Amino acid sequence: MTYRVPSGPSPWVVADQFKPAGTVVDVQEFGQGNINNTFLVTLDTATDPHFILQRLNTQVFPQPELIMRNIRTYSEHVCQRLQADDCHRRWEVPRVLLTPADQDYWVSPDGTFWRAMSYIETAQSLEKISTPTQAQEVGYALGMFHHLISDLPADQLADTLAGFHITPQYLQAYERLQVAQVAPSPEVEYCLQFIRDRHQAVNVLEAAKAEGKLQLRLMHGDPKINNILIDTDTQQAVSVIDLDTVKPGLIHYDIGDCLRSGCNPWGEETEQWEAVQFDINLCQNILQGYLEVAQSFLTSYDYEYLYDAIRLIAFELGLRFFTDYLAGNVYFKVNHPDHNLHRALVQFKLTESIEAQAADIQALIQSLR
Ligand code: GN1
Ligand code: MG
Repeated sequence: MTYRVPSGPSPWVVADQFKPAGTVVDVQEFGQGNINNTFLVTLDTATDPHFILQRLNTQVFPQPELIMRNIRTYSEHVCQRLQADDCHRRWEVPRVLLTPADQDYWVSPDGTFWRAMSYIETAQSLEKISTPTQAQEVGYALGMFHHLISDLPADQLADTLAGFHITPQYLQAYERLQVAQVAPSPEVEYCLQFIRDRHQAVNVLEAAKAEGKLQLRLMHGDPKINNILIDTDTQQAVSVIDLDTVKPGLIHYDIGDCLRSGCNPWGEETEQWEAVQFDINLCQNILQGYLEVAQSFLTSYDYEYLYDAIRLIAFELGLRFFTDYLAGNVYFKVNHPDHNLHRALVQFKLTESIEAQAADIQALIQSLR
C-alpha cells in the first residue's frame, strides 16, 4: 500500500530512542495497517536483529498511553498463563520495548506518539487463506488468544476506543452525515439502499449484551487474518499481533471479524467487489480450529449468537468504510478518493453472501456444538 507518511520525525531518528542493542541499519514501512504507521527496523546484531516501530494515530486513539498499559497487563498475564499451562506448541506474545527511561512509548517534541514492539521471527501473516489447514490454524489462533485471557477480568483493561464495534453507534454516526453531498453513482446508491434495508438489524449483539445473554469479556478487537502469524517452518499459527484494541468487549466481535476476513478468498482490498462471496468451507475450518480451544468456555447463548456476529461484523465494517467515504476519508488510510467506497462494496457483497447462506451457516454452527 502506498500512502502518505504524516509529518513528524524520521522513523530512523525515533528508532534510536528505544536504545536498541545495535546500530540501526534499515527502516522500512511494514504491513497493511489502515490506521497507524508501522516500520520494520533492522539492527546489525545477530540476536534480535529486528523490531517493530509504530507511530500511533492519536486522532483514532486519543489516549495511546492507556493502550500501552493495556498491552503490558495483557502480555504479563498471558506469559504467566503460558508457563502455567505448559503449552506444547510454539506460541509467541509480542513484547513492548522500553526506552532507557523505562517508558513504554516516546513522544516527539512535535507531539507524535511512538512505541516499539518485538518482532516475531520465522513467522508471517496471510492476506488470504488458500488451504483448509491455514483456515484451521487461523481459528486455532483466535481460540488460543481468547483462552489465554479468559481468566483476566474484563475490568483490568481500560476502554481505549469508545464505541468500537458498537454497531448502532456507527449507524448513528452515518445518519448524522449529510449524505446528499456525495456524487450520485450506482455504487453509492447500492450502499445507501443496502444500509436502509438493514438498519433495523444492527442492535442484535448490543441487545443480547444488555439482556445479559452475552457477557462482556476481553477481546482482541481486530483479529483479521493478517494479524495472525503462521510459523514459516511448521505452518502452525504462533501469535496474534496488533494489540491496540485488546480491551473489554464481546468475543463475538472477534469471531465475526475473523470470519469476515478469513472467509473472503478475494481479500478485503479486491477491486472485483461484485465477485465477492463468503466461503462456507473456510468458515467450517476456521470454526473447527477455534472451537478446538474455545469449546471449554463458550455458553449456549454464545453459540446462539455466532451467526448474527458473522453477518453483523461484515455489515458493520462496510458501514464504517462507507461512512468514512462520505466523510471525506478521515479515519482509514486511502490510496485514492474512492478506496473506502470500494472497501464498503466488498463488505456489503460479503454480507449479502452470508445472508444468502444463513440456513447453511446456522446448520454448520449447530453441527459443531
Ligand atoms: C483497521 O489498522 P488496522 O488495519 O489494523 C480497523 C479495524 C478494521 C480494519 C479493516 C482501530 O485495522 O477495525 O477491521 O482496519 N482498526 C480500527 O482492515 O479502527
Ligand atoms: Mg488494528
